[in-house]
Order: sequence, then C-alpha cells, then structure tokens
Amino acid sequence: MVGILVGSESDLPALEGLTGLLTQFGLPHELLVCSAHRAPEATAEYAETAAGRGVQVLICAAGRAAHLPGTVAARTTLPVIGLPIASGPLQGMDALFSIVQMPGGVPVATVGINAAKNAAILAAQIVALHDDAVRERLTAYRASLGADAPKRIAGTTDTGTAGGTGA
Ligand code: RP5
Repeated sequence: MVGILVGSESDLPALEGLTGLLTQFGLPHELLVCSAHRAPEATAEYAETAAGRGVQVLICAAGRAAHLPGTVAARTTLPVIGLPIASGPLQGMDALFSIVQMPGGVPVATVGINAAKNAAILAAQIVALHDDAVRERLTAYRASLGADAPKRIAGTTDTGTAGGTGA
C-alpha cells in the first residue's frame, strides 16, 4: 500500500492525477490530511505505525514551510517521497527547498513542485522492485508516453545529393 499524507485540504487540488495513476498501477493507497504543524502527534503516530500496517512507500505533500515529509521521514525507514505544493506568496519555492534540503541521514526523495504524477510513478517504481505486476503496468505506461512518436513537425526525409559536401 502507498500512504499519502497532505498538509492541508487546500493542497488537494494539486494532487490531481496522483491517486488515479496509483490505481492504474494496481497500487492500493490511502490519503489523509495530516499537518506536521497543526497535528504533530497524529503525524508522528501515522509515520511510526505505517510500516506495520503494510504501507511500503509514503508520499508526503505540503506547501509553504513544508516540514511534513521530513518529520515523517524522521520517524520511519520507509522511503518517503516529498511533493512540494505551490501555495502562498512563494508558490512552492519555499516548499521545494524545505523538502529537498534534508540533513544527512534522513533523505526525502523530492519531486518537482506540484509534480503529483511523478510522485505516483516514483512510488510505483519502488514497489515494482519486488512486484512483477506493478513493473509490467509501469512498462506499459512508459510505452504509452511515446505512443505517437516520432512526430515530424518540419523538415524532409529526402536524403538526396543536393547541397552535399561531396566528401
Ligand atoms: C501548508 O500550508 C499546507 O500544506 C498548505 O500548502 C499551506 C496552507 O495551508 P492552509 O492554511 O490552507 O490549511 O502547511
């Protein structure tokens, strides 16, 4: 199972596509609003009990002074994916730096600002290390990204001699 924590209900619109992709990859998941600052005890309890309940990867999304991924990572050895959310006057730059600049020993795998889909894909890639079915769905998804490529926008396939160097 993938556990998703989000710092505020106001972050939920930025998670669009995340749970849908997890479902597409066949990954059960749960989504909880749990603020590191407003509900520190509940956040700590969730982090400490997640592995025992079968959670294998955590995605923690937060904006502004985004301490949720780091405080969760401090309380579990499960891999934590940090998802910075664009909210407030700094529009995610504050969250990005808060999440990515973890002290040595407690890493958070950070994706881009509002990169909810990449968070889902990275979670699936971690689970796919030991789950063949998830790996096959990931392979199919990756193939679908380039389904209509290459798409020629301009130029010609004519390789005639005109303009050649003569070499
Ligand atoms: C962060 O503060 C949340 O993750 C959210 O991005 C931001 C604002 O939260 P609200 O005041 O809208 O609840 O902790």
